Amino acid sequence: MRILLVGLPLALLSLLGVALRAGSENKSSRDEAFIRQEVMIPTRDGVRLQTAIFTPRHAAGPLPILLTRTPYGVPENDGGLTKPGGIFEELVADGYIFVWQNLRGRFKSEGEFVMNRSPRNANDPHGIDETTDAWDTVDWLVKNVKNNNGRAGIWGISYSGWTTAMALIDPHPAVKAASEQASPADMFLGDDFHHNGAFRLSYGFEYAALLESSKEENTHFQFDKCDTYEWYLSLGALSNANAKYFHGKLPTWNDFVNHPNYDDFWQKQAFEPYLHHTRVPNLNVAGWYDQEDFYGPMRIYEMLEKTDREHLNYVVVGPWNHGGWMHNSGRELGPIDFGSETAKWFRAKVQAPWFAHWLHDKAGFDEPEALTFQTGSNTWKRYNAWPPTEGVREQKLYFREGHKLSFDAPGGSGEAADTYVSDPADPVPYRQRPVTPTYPGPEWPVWLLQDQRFVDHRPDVLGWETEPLATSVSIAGDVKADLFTSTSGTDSDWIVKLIDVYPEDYVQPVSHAHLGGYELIVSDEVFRGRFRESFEHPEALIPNHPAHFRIDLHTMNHSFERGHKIMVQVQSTWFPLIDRNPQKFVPNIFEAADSDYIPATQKVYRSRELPSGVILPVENQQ
Ligand code: PG9
Repeated sequence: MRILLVGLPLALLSLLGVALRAGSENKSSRDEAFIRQEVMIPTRDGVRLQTAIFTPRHAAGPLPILLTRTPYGVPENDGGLTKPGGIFEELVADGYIFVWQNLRGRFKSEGEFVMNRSPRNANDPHGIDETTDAWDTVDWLVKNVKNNNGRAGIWGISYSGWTTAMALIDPHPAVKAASEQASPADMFLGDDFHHNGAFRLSYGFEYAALLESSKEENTHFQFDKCDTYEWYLSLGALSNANAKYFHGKLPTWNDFVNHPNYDDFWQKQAFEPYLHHTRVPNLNVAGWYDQEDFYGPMRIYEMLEKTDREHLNYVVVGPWNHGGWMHNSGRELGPIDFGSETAKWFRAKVQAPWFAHWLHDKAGFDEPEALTFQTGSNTWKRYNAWPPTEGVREQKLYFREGHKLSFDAPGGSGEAADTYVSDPADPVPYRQRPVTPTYPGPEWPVWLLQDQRFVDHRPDVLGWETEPLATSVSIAGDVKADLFTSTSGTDSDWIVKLIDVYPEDYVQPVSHAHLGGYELIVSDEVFRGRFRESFEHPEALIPNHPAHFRIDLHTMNHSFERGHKIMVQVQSTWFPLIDRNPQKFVPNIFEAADSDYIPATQKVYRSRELPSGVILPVENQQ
């Protein structure tokens, strides 16, 4: 296996917000503000988990514990806690005992690592999972860590967000606050590994290698080409991944191959069967430009909201990429300037007051049910419900002749359509080539903000756009695509991007960057045609027969400003983000032969009977 062992990828390093160093000095931090202790915490089946505890040296009284459970390694040094102006500044000022723990089978933690280990069988009295490991850890911490006040908070981003949500299934009584941040909720329907059943090739491949090539390290797969677009294309059929590189040794890759449909494996791993109620106050945090897990936190919020009679479940969404609220200032992302330091503001005005309220009983908590940053107008908005239930109406924007997009429905006959040939031998890149590896970045974390002009000339990318808007159109809530399409093949992917097109003379107000004509993605998604009727039982499409697809383009809060245009692009490949659909129905795409990949003629209908378009939650004008 051509794999190089290196340290943590930069993106994940910054997600953790910690400075990890080689070796394991067990000593206090540089400026002696914290005492670092490393312990092996025993769990109920005897497996011990490597845990780093940072206790403030000069605390006035007992303090609450803030626990993060991670697969990526615990901080060896001061964890970034003492960095002046750093991301923990407000929390450190309020006073906490910070704890990081490695999951089973990662680094020095004993036991076996299982990717997103499914919850244990409820009838097995000896069963373990991330819920029991969190419970046992909190129990040990409140009983053994000196100077704690008997209250614990649990929080984390992404994988650590997932372990946070797992802890909420059966929280230890000492857990009094949580913040689930960018956790996956369902790896088949919407998060890191698949979206609507379409396999996230580059992420799935590189992440399986990252976590499962070695117990002690995070491993970057060593590509022998700078452009991974070219590398994945030359890999050919997915069966070559095991044949040439993984040799059946990565459990997660084998799971992808063995579970191509939404079977018991994925259903048992998703939160849907387990996470229906929280008795612990939980702040869900998500970023509009999260390149990994946006579906997850919104779905978790939605699941918990159904039974949230005590008002303990909240949501915050900002203009951030994956974990971006715990990076720098949050003023800019890619070339886009949001006009204020959104991440810094969140850390100081939302996150720190959240934990201070529940764990320190501190005054000054003023959190609405849903706090969202409206991109475009660059303003924070407060809502009583998410998606909003008042002041919003659904409006459909229709695809029309001449690549126009209009709120007026088409009048033409059933045959009216735009067409293209989708060729798996020449897939549409999802970001500008060369497509550098996912980790360590820095391109991957900002790809969603790329100017889509880089593909709009391709004959296999269709686009429709409005005239420049006479007044702004702001959307708040769930965006959907309503596609009527046909393919000459028997399987097909449909990718839809809702785009904000900037005026030609646009100059950003503060940064003065010239973004004339910029095409910024607002919402996007892929749907794998074989799953039209059922994610469990895929079926071939009927060639050249119009089929209806209702695609969830996720929830959004954005203002298309006056003078901007609204655009929609449709395409059938998005490579190597999504593996190529062979376009010929095969039982398992992971076992398709190279000869199964065939070009197909695609039609997107735009007639009175087959009115394709996007459905927007348009806010009433104030
Ligand atoms: N997106 C990453 C992940 C979370 C959970 C499972 C697999 C991957 C992460 O950033 O941690």
